[in-house]
Amino acid sequence: MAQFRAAPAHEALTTDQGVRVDDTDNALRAGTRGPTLLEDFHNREKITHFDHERIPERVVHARGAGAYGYFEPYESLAEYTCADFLAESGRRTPVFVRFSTVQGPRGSADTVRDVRGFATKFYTREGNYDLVGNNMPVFFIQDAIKFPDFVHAVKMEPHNEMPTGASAHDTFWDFCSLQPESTHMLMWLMSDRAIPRSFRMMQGFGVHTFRFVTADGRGTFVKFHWKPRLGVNSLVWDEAQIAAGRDPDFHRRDLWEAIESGQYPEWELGVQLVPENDEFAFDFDLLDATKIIPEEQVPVRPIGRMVLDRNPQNFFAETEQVAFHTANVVPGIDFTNDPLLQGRNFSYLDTQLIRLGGPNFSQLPVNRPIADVHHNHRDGFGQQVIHPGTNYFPNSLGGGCPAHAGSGGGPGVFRHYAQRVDGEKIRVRSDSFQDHYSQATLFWNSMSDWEKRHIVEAFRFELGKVDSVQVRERMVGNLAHVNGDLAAGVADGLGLPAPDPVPGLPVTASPALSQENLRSSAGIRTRKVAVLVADGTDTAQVTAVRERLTTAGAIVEVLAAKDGSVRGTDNDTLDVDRALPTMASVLYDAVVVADGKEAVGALAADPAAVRFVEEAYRHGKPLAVLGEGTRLLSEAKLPEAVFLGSSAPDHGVITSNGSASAEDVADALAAALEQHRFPHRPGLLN
Ligand code: HDD
Repeated sequence: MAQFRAAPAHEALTTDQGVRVDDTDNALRAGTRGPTLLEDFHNREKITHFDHERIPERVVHARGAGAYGYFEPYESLAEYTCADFLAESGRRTPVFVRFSTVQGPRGSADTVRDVRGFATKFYTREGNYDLVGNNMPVFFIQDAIKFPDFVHAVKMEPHNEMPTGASAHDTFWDFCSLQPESTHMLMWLMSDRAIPRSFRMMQGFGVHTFRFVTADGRGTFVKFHWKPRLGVNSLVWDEAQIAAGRDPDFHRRDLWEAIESGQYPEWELGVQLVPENDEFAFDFDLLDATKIIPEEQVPVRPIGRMVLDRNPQNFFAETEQVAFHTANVVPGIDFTNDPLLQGRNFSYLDTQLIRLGGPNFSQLPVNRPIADVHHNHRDGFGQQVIHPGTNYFPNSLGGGCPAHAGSGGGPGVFRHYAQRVDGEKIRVRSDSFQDHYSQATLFWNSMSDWEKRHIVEAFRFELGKVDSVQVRERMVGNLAHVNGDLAAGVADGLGLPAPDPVPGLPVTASPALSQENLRSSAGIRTRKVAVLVADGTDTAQVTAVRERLTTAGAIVEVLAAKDGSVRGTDNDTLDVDRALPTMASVLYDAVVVADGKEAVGALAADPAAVRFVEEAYRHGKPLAVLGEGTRLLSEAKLPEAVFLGSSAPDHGVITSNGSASAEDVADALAAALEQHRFPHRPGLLN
């Protein structure tokens, strides 16, 4: 898919000064073989500009991908907030969203085990509002003063800058094992939420408790949730690791291609609302960012939807230069005293000053509000505005402008929520922040058996990469506070004795946390299916399967040993979309093996095709095998009981079994795709 937007036609190359340039391939020199001349201002300017192209990458969340779109509320929320962009059903507000990984530098792989950033800039009529969240609803620490420690620990180790894009190393686990408040977040990080199938299939969370404020100053606590229409789906760990090599751009490519093809990703925004009087109604503190409000206690109320429908034109100008800030709020939205949020409200502006080279970054196109901007801020690096008139307040010479918006009252003016505050000046964490394990247990209790298995495997993997035995032991000791089976399972993988479970407070479960309960409401739209073919393929069947799946919204690609076309059973031909060696099953959601004696023989003799099918099987993906295609499964030495003799729908391996039509097989595959994975299949890689 060529998606390059060409430079404007008929425009001649110029210098920065607009002078037309005759040649940019040869520097000015004294004679054809002589020295290059300093006088060549075009050469000097070109190289100088190039030398200054890089800016510092973000200290965290360096790798990301962004897109534009819009948000529209379902109904007015005026009862709770005077935010203009939430005031009327259908009122569209433009947005820019940036998804990111946290640990790795800009060039790291997309599919690493990590938290994903989910940052949204709403360009509202009353100024920019940034909801700078993650795909997990809690955080590692409770107080922002610990953020530099946490980030130093999780980032690459200082002496050798390893590992890139991974938390599986000593310093991270050393820190977490000594900081039990991280335990709940670790459960999320070790779960499949940390290896999403797609940015389009992640939930997003504002994490903190914020505050809605009405025009008359009434407050309501609020937590924000984004829910993807395509369901919350993940990779499996082995697959994520292979994908990191096969396509390090897996997630950004997925987002880009979906938008280019008109399959616009969509999320529903929901809120949990808590009346101010209920501030102390919970057995945790609303100000503690290591806690969720279980949805069973306070339901999530859907309030609107967001659609991303436009890719950026220039990655640097837009995705790299976008500057989010938790303190970018609009009238009707305010903070709470969450100590993590309070620190963030300092950090984001501070970081943009160095990253974007001075105080004028809000003038960059991607950061510019659509609301009018008037103030007395002046000068600084990169100033784009030619400010006329006076630059101080109060003034009479400038007609008193810009004047205080609040003096006459009226809507659209930010007024801080009037909260009564009193207390001693102390460096003490509140007692209400001290329970670090109950919600980690809640998370564990809420998982299905396969989700629990993946969590145990993830802890084993991560701690297995930790050299320090005492760190491993300490971490397993912490897990004993969460759940005995979890701790024993992890200890077993590490060759450690199972610790005695440490009894905690009684904890139930929150079914809303399991991915089992977060399925797609959009069928199999945009799911990618590979069809393996070779010379001698039954092309009629392939065409039938493709039509059926494409009609249901899937993307079907035909793969053969090489590009070009293959010969069909009726001496017809079938075009090949991709050469097998350039792809891998990890880049698809499902695999179809076409029928045809000669073709299946060729595929079964091709190690790349055999591996393709084997990996898809062992990663739990739906497989549809037409006619004799089962030979390929035998060649891959997969458990035969799953595909021989019956269609075994429970395991998502669909065979035509001699009689089923290609259409029936396609329909069964579509149904299997809706389930995403088959975690109970024998012989899986986790
Ligand atoms: Fe942060 C970036 C999300 C705690 C300091 N953070 C950043 C981004 C996201 C988050 C999504 C990337 C924004 C983008 O795409 O440009 N951060 C979170 C969440 C947190 C959190 C959900 C906890 C609830 N962050 C946090 C703390 C601090 C920071 C406690 C500092 C005290 N975060 C930063 C930062 C970054 C950042 C250093 C790096 C680049 C940037 O801000 O613009 O200032």
